[in-house]
Amino acid sequence: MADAGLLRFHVPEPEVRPGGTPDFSNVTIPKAGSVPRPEIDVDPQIIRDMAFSIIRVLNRAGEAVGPWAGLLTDEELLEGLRHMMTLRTFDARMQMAQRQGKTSFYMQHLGEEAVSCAFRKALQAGDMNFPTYRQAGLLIADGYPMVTMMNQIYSNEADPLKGRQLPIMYSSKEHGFFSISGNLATQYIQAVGWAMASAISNDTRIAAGWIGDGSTAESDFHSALVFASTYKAPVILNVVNNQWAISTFQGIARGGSGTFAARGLGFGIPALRVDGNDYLAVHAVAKWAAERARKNLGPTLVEYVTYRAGAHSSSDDPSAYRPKAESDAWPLGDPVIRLKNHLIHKGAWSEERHTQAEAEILETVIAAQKEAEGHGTLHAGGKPSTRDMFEGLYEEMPPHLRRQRQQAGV
Ligand SMILES: Cc1ncc(C[n+]2csc(CCOP(=O)(O)OP(=O)(O)O)c2C)c(N)n1
Ligand SMILES: [Mg+2]
Repeated sequence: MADAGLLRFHVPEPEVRPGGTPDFSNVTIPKAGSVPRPEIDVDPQIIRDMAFSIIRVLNRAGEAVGPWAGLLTDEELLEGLRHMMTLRTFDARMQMAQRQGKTSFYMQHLGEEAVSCAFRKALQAGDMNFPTYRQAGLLIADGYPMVTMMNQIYSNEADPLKGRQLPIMYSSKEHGFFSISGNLATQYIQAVGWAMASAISNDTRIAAGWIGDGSTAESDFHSALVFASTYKAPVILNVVNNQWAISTFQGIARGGSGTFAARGLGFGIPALRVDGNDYLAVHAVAKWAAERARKNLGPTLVEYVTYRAGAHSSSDDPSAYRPKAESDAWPLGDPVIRLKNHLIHKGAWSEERHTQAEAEILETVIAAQKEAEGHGTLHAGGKPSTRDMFEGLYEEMPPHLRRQRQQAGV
């Protein structure tokens, strides 16, 4: 070999680039229903294989099959479908509002709606999520008012956060939604710390940390796993693998570990992979992990295998780094269509009712939007007062801030 003895630097490359034909043949998809459901107190060593498989409930025919099926009633599934459809419609309207200059920034969930919507239903009131910007379904599925979310996005006079957070970075203690921070992976150490505190104070509430595939490269992710593992913290460690971290494909952060779930194995943390586009599977796995946490069995790491079908954010253009039709080729399909087909298969839903629901949901979202816009948008109408900028941080305001507030005349 010409380069014998010379070192070569390795940089993982995505399978396909823009202009190429999308190819997911490297993603092995086990049959729905084929992965066993172990007892929650299983020895993590025995289920190491689960970090390399994918738990799935919905098959191609729209049937719910296997040991992870059967936890939700038709009413609950219909509610779940409505939540996902609401989130999708909400996203489309807010993305459009950003293009109309009514807000500076927006981030969509397209293709990933099942993850946060189904997960929320596995938690109890009082549990705390430490979410990233791509889990607004946690709020929607918990009945948080859409108009309040929009007020935050518009940074208007009714914004509960008074314009002090980037649009979409919500916060609601009552809904178990810790203030979103743009500093990714901090959510993991905070979730583990919160869970440890809950255990230390003999409380009953559990925590859920959230991270994307790309952000697992941050050292906070690894530090959090050490503490969660050592202290058996009552926490669910969620990794949303949507294949992309802006323009960086998941192979970069995954490195040689095979899967993101496998990162848990070195820490002795049970690690499951689940079809993130399957509402039933996400809910069943989240429930399993929540039960473990609540019974003092410690943390569970869950990798949701999904695909970010939209742009990273309103500032991103994915056609620059991946084939345009890549999301159509994604082998796990669309979460809304899959749950819809399941409910139709069961006779609990129909195409007509679905079309009608789409129209109703759009009407509800538009009504919320009108109400929010009545309180102002980025450049028009009511705004939080300038004085608010100085409030809410210090019990006693430091002299330099008091001076600035006086200079501002507020
Ligand atoms: C600590 C940190 N580093 C870098 C960034 C910039 N950044 C914002 S989003 C993003 C990609 C994150 O990708 P991933 O974790 O896969 O989440 P996804 O956006 O796909 O949901 C990056 C690098 C950040 N916000 N925080
Ligand atoms: Mg990602």
